[in-house]
Amino acid sequence: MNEQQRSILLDSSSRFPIPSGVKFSYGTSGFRADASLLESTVFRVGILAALRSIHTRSVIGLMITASHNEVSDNGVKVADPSGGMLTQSWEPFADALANAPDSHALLKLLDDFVKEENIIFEGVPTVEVFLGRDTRPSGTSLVEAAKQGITSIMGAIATDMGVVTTPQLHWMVRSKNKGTEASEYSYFDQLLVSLRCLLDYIPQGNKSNDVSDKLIVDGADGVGGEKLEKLKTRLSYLKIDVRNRGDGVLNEGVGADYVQKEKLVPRGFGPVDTGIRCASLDGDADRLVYFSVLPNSNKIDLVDGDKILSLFALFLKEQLSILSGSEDGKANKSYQASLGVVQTAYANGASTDYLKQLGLEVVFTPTGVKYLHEKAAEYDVGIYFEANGHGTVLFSENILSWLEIKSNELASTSKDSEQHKAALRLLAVSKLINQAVGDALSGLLLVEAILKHMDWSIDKWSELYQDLPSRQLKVKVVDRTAVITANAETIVVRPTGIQDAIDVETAKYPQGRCFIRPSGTEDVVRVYAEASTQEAADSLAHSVVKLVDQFLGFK
Ligand code: NG1
Ligand code: ZN
Repeated sequence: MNEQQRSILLDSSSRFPIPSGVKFSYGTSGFRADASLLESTVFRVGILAALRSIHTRSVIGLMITASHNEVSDNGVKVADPSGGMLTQSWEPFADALANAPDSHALLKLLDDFVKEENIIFEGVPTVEVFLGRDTRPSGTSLVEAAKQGITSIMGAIATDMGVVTTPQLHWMVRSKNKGTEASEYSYFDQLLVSLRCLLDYIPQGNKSNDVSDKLIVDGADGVGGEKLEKLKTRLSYLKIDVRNRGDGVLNEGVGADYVQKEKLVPRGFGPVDTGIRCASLDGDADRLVYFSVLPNSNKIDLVDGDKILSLFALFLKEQLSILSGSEDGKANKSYQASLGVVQTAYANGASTDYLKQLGLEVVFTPTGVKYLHEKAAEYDVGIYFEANGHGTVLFSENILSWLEIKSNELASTSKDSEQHKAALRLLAVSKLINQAVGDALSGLLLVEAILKHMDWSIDKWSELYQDLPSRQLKVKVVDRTAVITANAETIVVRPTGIQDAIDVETAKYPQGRCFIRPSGTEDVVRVYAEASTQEAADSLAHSVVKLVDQFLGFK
């Protein structure tokens, strides 16, 4: 870095001192904290994003959101050129940057990093960072801090996309770097065109089906509801009633996280909605769950991320097998696509059994979409979902080009064949479903298209398998980093002895399964328990909370 650049950085960073007594850590979804603590962090992440843009010669994204956390929190995360999460190799730098005590320490860190990573400032045509934020009031000033950080790197441009969903921003970054249009309009366009294609190829017999076109969506009082309202005006076939569009408090008694964890109706829903298909988005619209209201109660039948995954897997497996069979019923050997499913330890055991019964390859990764995404990218068609509703489907470049060739070939030889339709459907799914990151809006449209295709009500879908009762609890402990896990977080290796104690407890319950792990987004240890009855799952979870206290000490 030249002297002018160094003095700009010294000067600008002195305007953003770090709060005392706080240690920031770039967790599974970037930095998150009480919004009042985040200005310096966001400013510094702005610098990081500009450097990443220089290093990759691409547009980078910076999103300000704390997703499903309470409204007083906020957060910041970086999207890489592909639209995925920031490469893990830069995370330690992000941590060091956020915690540098003063401007001089910050400058030293930047100098060292630029040398170490061999970041060349000269000859970069454009240095650009796309900025987005959710509806949190604190987002406005944090965006300003991000802009100051970005423009502290000479020549860097901060392009403000305004209030967007997290997946919209990731999608825009990906599109821009692919040389295609990166506006909200083009995002909606892509969703609507591919949805139309899926609807056009619905099997003839299903055209007059009974699947209701009525859907009620809980927008979590966040950005998702607002965007769905816009999208809906261009959507002819579904009648969507969007509730919790932003008049109430964000994520308070509403949203996908609440619905999935509490298994209760969100605010604004009640017994009158019984029998209608309902969905819930989280605060930044990257999570989606479905539910139906149980008669005369505030309880719900939850259709979570695992069931969304199962629905997608079933549909995609069917389309791939139509395509790989030839007209005469013999297998077509021209391309054998690999189809893989990725879950975490939070996946309901019944879902894993179901997917395996379908003959699918199921693999596990630690919690955090960056791990799931990376694993899913190893397949031609990789489907990943967290039980909480975050997930998507990834298509490899290989299968996409094969599908293009195949569909063109079939268009001239057997236009109306099932194989041709299957190829077109798969191509449409690859455009409808967000290839950058889990996306509640695109996921919702794909669910709707598949239900229509299968001619399934939400009840029929929910009955694919019966969830094992489960309970999730969180515990505040003195030091959550003392918990070290292994085997995709299913085993605790430290503190020593706690795993044996958990095993002894778990063995007491039929179909018992239990694990603990430190949260990457909150200062808590999470406990998950599953068993054959709700009482048993609750009791197992509570006994393990006691073990956590014995071994780690409550805060
Ligand atoms: P943590 O706080 O690490 O459990 C939560 C979710 C993750 C993921 C991240 C990112 C649960 C149990 N954990 O992480 O799955 O979505 O937030 O938002 O839902
Ligand atoms: Zn979210």
